[in-house]
Amino acid sequence: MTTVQAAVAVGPGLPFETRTLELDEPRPDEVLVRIVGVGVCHTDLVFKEAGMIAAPAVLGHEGSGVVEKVGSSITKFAAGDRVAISFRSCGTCSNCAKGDAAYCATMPLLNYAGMRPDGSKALHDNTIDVGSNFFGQSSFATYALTYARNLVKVPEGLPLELMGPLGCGIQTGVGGITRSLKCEPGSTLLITGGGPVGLSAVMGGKIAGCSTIILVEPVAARRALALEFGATHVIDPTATDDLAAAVRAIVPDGVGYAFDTTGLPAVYTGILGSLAPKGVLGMVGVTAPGVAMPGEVNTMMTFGFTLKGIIEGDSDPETFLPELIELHRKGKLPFDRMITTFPFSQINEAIAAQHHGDCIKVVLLM
Ligand code: FXY
Ligand code: ZN
Repeated sequence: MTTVQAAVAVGPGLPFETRTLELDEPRPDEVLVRIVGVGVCHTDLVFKEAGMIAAPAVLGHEGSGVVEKVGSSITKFAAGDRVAISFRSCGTCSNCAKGDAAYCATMPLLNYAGMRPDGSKALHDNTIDVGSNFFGQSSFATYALTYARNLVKVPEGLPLELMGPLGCGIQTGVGGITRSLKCEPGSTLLITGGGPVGLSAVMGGKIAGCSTIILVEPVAARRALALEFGATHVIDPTATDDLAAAVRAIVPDGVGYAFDTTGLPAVYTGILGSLAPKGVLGMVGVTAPGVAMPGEVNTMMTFGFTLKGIIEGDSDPETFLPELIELHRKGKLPFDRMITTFPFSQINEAIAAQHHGDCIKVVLLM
């Protein structure tokens, strides 16, 4: 067992509680990582607040750190390796075989269940088992058990503690545009929500060569950063009660692509009014269970719209994270400009700051 300090989700509406827990020794297919930094993603908070994982549980799925110990069947990683941790996939189902790891047949079981597939939990608080294995990591903790398929080596010369968000938020935003929607050069793109995923999508739109990139976001500082990242236009949704009219004032025929990070039905309504015929809407904003899309079936047919749910930007972390790291090194993906760091012990204060729009992407440092 490894003794860890963890931020434990104890129930909806309650702050994370810092507790000392015991973490299992790595099984043959597991890799023990000493976490040095972990991003806070909106999905962590939705799972906690909507009770989508049984409490008590340790969330966190944008960890990075140093391999401490490997299980007996691990050959690709060794103690001392610097790693970013992404989502887990099986590697053997038909989608994984095609490189579609984000749509792994066992994605929910491996990432969202809060336990290993055999039902065991790897974290323990005296006699109580604590939910673990969130996204194959549960990295709101000083150590995490991970798997070879969700680890990517981080080259020397990069700040390891800031690399965790590549494994979820950044790849979701960039990949959502370049891999999921596959926006062509010269295409028009509407992005709703200027959090870390939306701002990464702005950078993705620039990388893809979109000619018009419109970001809709209420926080002025985020709109300003979007313009620096490559947005051609920004809209303050609090200044208009008709999003579609505001978009069509910029692109009268409507946009070819939309990318929603909010998951808000009212925003979807505005997006559907903003799309050009044959427009495609990509959806990444996680909601509480049961939230439904608005939209009339006949409208979808009349305009030939495509609605596309997107997980992790259709990423295969093993190949896509190195591409993102290369883009970052070339200055084309300055995602570090979105990051504000906090000590791990201040997780609740950091989340409050992110919620109030005082910072964009929180990374907790161990
Ligand atoms: O934070 C990242 N995105 C996740 C992959 C979305 C999880 C969606 C869960 C739906 C039940
Ligand atoms: Zn995430």
